[in-house]
Amino acid sequence: MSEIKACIFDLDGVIVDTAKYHYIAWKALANKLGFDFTLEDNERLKGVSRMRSLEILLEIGKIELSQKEMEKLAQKKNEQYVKYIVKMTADEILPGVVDFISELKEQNIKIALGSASKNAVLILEQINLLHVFDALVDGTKVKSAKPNPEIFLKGADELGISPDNCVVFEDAEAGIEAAINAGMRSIGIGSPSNLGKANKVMKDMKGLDFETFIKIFN
Ligand code: B16
Ligand code: MG
Repeated sequence: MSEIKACIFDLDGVIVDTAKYHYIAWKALANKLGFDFTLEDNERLKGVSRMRSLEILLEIGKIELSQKEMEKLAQKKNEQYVKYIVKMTADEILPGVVDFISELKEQNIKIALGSASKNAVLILEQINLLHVFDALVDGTKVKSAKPNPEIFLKGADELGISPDNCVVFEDAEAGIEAAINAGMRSIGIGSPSNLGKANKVMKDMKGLDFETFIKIFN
């Protein structure tokens, strides 16, 4: 197996749980449009781009709108969402993330972000983690959404590291597929029910040390 030289982290669901704020903002929009939006519906939006999320939401509400109207609504939803994320602090970083990233740094492993979010930099600033990344690829830098491998390939390219030397951390099924499509290994954060294609699935990064991490791939 090729040596591991870099880790690429998704943001929402891996480093922080911003899905809860997306949910509040999408639900408010759905209610305004006259239908309900459940937590189960919200699962369908994880890892999906903002515009695609709106399309799914409108499908649920059986509402058809013009592109212009959709752009307006997506902007409104984002304004609402940003009101929550500007209040985020480092306390919201998910278990084990800070310790594991410190170990990676000690071992000279490069670190990149591979997130669909256009708010990624703002979130990383809020939780005081922006400085740990050697490369940042977010929704402002890519054309194709996961499972297209573009986001992770760009991350590897910005780091100057070959895809087969990279490991992706992802909470969304489409993200694991994107890693596979990029020729990278992956760790699923969440449940094996939808992340079964990853090399390993764990609930979170709590207690994950470098030695255990490397052994996964031996
Ligand atoms: P924004 P990730 C994704 O983040 C979220 O999981 C997804 O629910 C959201 O729609 C997407 O970012 C776009 O976010 O509206 O902030 O651009 O999991 O790829 O880190
Ligand atoms: Mg995610």
